[in-house]
Amino acid sequence: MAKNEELPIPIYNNLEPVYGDGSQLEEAKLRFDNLKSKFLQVFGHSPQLFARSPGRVNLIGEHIDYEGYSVLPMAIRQDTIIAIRRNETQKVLRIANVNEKYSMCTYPTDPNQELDLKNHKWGHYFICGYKGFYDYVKLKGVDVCQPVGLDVVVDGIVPTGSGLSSSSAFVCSSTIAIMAAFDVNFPKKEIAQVTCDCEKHVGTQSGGMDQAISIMAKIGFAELIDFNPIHATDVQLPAGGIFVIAHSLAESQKAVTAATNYNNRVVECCLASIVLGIKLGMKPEEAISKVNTLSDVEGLCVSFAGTHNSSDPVVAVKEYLKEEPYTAEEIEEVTGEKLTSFLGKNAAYVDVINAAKQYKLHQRAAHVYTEAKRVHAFKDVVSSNLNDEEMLKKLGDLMNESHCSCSVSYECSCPELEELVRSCRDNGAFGARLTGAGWGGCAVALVKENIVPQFILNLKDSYYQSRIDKGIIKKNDLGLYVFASKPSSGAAIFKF
Ligand code: NG1
Ligand code: MG
Repeated sequence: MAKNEELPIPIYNNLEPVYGDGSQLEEAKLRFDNLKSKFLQVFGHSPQLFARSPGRVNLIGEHIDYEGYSVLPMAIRQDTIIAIRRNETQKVLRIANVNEKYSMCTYPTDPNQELDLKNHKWGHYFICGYKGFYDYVKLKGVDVCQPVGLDVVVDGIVPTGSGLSSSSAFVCSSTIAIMAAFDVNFPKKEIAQVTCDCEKHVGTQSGGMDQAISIMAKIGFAELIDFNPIHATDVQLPAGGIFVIAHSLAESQKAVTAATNYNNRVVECCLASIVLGIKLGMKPEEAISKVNTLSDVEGLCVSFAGTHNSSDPVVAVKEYLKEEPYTAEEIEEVTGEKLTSFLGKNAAYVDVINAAKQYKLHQRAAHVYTEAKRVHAFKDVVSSNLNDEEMLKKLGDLMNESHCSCSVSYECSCPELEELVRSCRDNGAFGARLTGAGWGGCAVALVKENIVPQFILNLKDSYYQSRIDKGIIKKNDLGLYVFASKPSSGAAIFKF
C-alpha cells in the first residue's frame, strides 16, 4: 500500500471522512451551507468545489523547522474552508470572506505578480497559493490552461495570530482549491513542499512544519515531521493524556513584526551557523556560500570531537560562541565580509539587519540544538514501554524544558504567555509551553484526561476571569480561547 505522504489529496463527496458523525459534522454542515449561500450571493453562481486544510498545534520542536530539524505537531479541528469556481469571463481573482471583517480582495490573474508587502492584505495568503501553484505546474511541465479568473469565498475558524497557524491553513486550502479547480493533484509530500515555499511570498522566512502537518495529518495521530526531504512518521500519543490549548489573548502580528521577531531569529541562526562553521574549521568563503542553518554545521562537530571528547553541538556552542551579544562588526571580523553583502540578496534579511543592534548567536544556537534533542526524546518516550502515567510525566517535563528554552534562550515568549503557562502548571498540567512562533498566541498543556473539565474551569478562574472583567473577551466566547484538542485529519477536497 502506498504511504500516506505519497498519496494525492483525498477527494470526497461527503463530509463524514473528515468531520466524523458527531457534533463536529453538524457544525461543518452549517459552515459549508453558509459558504455556498455566500458564494451564490456574492458571485451569482454556485462553487465548483470546496477545499479544507486544518490549523495545528505544535507539541514540541519550536523554531527549529527552518533550521532543518524535525518537529512534532498535530492537526487541530479548526480549519479553513474555501469555495472556488473558475470564471472564464472575469479576468480577475476575486477573494471574498464569510466574515464581514474581511472585505473582498481582488488581484490580477498574472501568476508572476509581486505582493505588496508594505500594504498587507488578508487576500495575500491566497496569492501565495496561486503563485505556488503556477510555479509548480511549470516546474513539473504539467499543462494547465492560461490563467483565468477565479471566484473564491473563504471561511477560516483557526484563530488568527494565535500560533495555531491560521496562515498555513489558509495557504494550504488555497493551493489545493486552485489545484482542484484546474483538475490536477499531486502527492501530499510534494504539496507540503510547494506550500512551504510559497508562504514565503508573504514575507516570513518560515520552515515547513505548518504546511506539512496541515497537508499530511492523519486523524488520531501526531506526526514527527522531518525536512529535506519532507517526511512524516505517525506518533500515537499515550492514552490518558489530552492536550489543552489556551490562548494568552496577546495577538502576535507576525507579518508586521517579522524584522524584529521571527525573521530576526532566522537571521541570528544563520549567522550563528556561519560563525560556528568557521570556528569548526571551514574557510570563511566556504561557510558563507554553503552554510545556511545550524543543521548544516552539526556534522563538523564530529571532527571537533577528536579534540574535545564530544560530538555534541551544544558543547561546540559553549566553546565557540560567546554569550555576550555580537555586534555586526564582530561577526564581520570572523566572516571577513559585510553582512549586507552575503545576506543582502534576501529583502527580508535586509530588513532584519537594518533593525538589529546586536545578535545573540550563543543563545539562539543553544536553543535550537537542545530543542532538536527534546523532539527525539519526546518521540522516544512515546515509543518506550513506560506506563502511561510515567510517560505523561516525562512528556510534561520535556514540554516544560522546551518552554524554558524558548523563553530564556530564544526570547520568543511574552508576559501573558509566562503567566498562562504558570497557571496551567499550577492547575495540575503535566507540562505546558508556548506553541507556534510565540510573542503572544497560545500555550499547549498536557493534562490528565479525567481532570480536563476541572482544569479548564480552574484556568478560566485563574487566567481568564480578570480579562473578562476588563472586557478583553466575552464570557460566552471562552470556548474559542481554551479547549481540549485531539489529533484531527489533514487537507481534503470536496465535490458534492
Ligand atoms: P506560527 O506563527 O505558529 O504559524 C511559525 C512558523 C513555523 C515555525 C513556528 C515556530 C509560519 C507559517 N510558521 O508558526 O514554520 O517556525 O513559527 O516553531 O511562519
Ligand atoms: Mg502562521
